[in-house]
Amino acid sequence: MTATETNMMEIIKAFPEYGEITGYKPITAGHINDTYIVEYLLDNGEKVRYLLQRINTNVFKMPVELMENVMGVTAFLRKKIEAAGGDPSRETLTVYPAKDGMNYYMAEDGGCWRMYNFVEDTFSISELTSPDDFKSAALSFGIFQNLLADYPIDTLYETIPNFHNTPSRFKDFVEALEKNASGRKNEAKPEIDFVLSREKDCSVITDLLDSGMLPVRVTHNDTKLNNVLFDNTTKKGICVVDLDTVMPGSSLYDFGDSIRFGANTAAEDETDLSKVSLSLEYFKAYVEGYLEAAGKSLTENEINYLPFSAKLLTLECGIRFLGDFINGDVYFKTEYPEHNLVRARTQFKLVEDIEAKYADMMQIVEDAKRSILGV
Ligand code: GN1
Ligand code: MG
Repeated sequence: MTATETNMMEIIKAFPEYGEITGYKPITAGHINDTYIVEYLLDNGEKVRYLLQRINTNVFKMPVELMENVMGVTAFLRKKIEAAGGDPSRETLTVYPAKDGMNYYMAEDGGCWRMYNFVEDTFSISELTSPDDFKSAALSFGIFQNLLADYPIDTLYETIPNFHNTPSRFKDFVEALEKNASGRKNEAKPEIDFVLSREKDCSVITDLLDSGMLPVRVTHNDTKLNNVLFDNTTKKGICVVDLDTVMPGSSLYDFGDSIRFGANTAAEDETDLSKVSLSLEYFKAYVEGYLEAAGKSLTENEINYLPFSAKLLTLECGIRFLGDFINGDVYFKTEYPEHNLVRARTQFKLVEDIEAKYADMMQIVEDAKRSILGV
C-alpha cells in the first residue's frame, strides 16, 4: 500500500494535535522515505507546520534502532548548539513524539511514522548555481562532523550494515547479476563491464580503515546537497537533515558523496551524458569549505584521499543504482522503468571524468592544504 492510500488522518492524529489540522501535502524529494508537511492552525490564529515522514522499512529494517540513533544524535547536537549560543530549533532537527510518548508511530498497515519540526524560512538546493553555496554546504557538513566528533560512537546502531562498504556493495552487485531477477542484465552490458573492471578500486578505503590508517568517525553517510537547509535571509547553510544513516564510518564517505552529487554539472538522472562532468570549480569550493570547517581535525590520509573518495563514492552509488535496475527496482523510488539505469550511467560518466581530472583534483587539495591549513 502506498502512503497516499493509507489513512493519513489516522496517522496525523496519532501525534499531538497542535491546533486544528488545516492540511497536509507530500514533498517529493528523496529516493527512500515518504515525506509530508502537516499544517495546524493554533488558537492564536498562527499557522505552524511539522514534517511527517514514513520511514521506508524495506530499506531501514531496524526503525526502532534508527530512531534511537536519531534521538541520541539530535539531543547531543542540541546541547552543543545551545552551548555555542546557537538556535537548536533551527540548527538541528527535533523529534516530536506521538501521543503515546513513543518517538515513532507504527500504523496498522505496519508503516513506521515519525514527526519532526519543519524549519521555516529555509530553502534547499538540488542544483547549484554558485560555488559559494557549495562552500556553504561544505561548512555545514564539516561543522556537523566536528560537533559529533566526541559522540559516543559505540552507542550508535549500524542500522544498515556495510552501508558504504564498497567491496560488500560490489559483492551484492555480482549476486544481483547472477540472479538477474528482472531479466534486464543484457540491457546494461557496457555498464556492467564498467563496474567489473573497477573491482580493485572498491576496497581502497575499507582496507585503510581495517588497517587503522583511517580513523572511524561518526558520519552522516548521505551528504547530498539537498540535505542541507539554507537560511532564507543569510543564504548560509544552517541545518543538516536526513539523519537516518548517521553511523560509524569514514569522513571520506561524507566528502565523496557530497562531491558525487553537488559537483556534477548535471542532475543525477540526466539522460544527456554530454552534460555530465565534474566541475573543478565546485570541487575546489567544497574542498576549501570542508578544510576550513573540519581540516584541523582530519588526518593526513583523510586529506590525501579526498579526490579518491569522490571517485569511489560515485562508483559505489552507480553500482547500487545498476544493481537495483538488475534486481527489478526494489530499493530506490523510480519514475520510469529505465530510471535506475539512467542514474547509473550518469554516475559512471562522472567516474570517468573524475579519472580524467584526477591530477587537477590532487593539485586543488594540495593548494587548499597550504592556503587553509598552512601545511
Ligand atoms: C538515497 O534518501 P536519499 O534520496 O537522500 C540513498 C543514498 C544515495 C542516494 C542517491 C538510505 O538517499 O544512499 O546516495 O539515494 N539513501 C539510502 O541519490 O539508501
Ligand atoms: Mg537519505
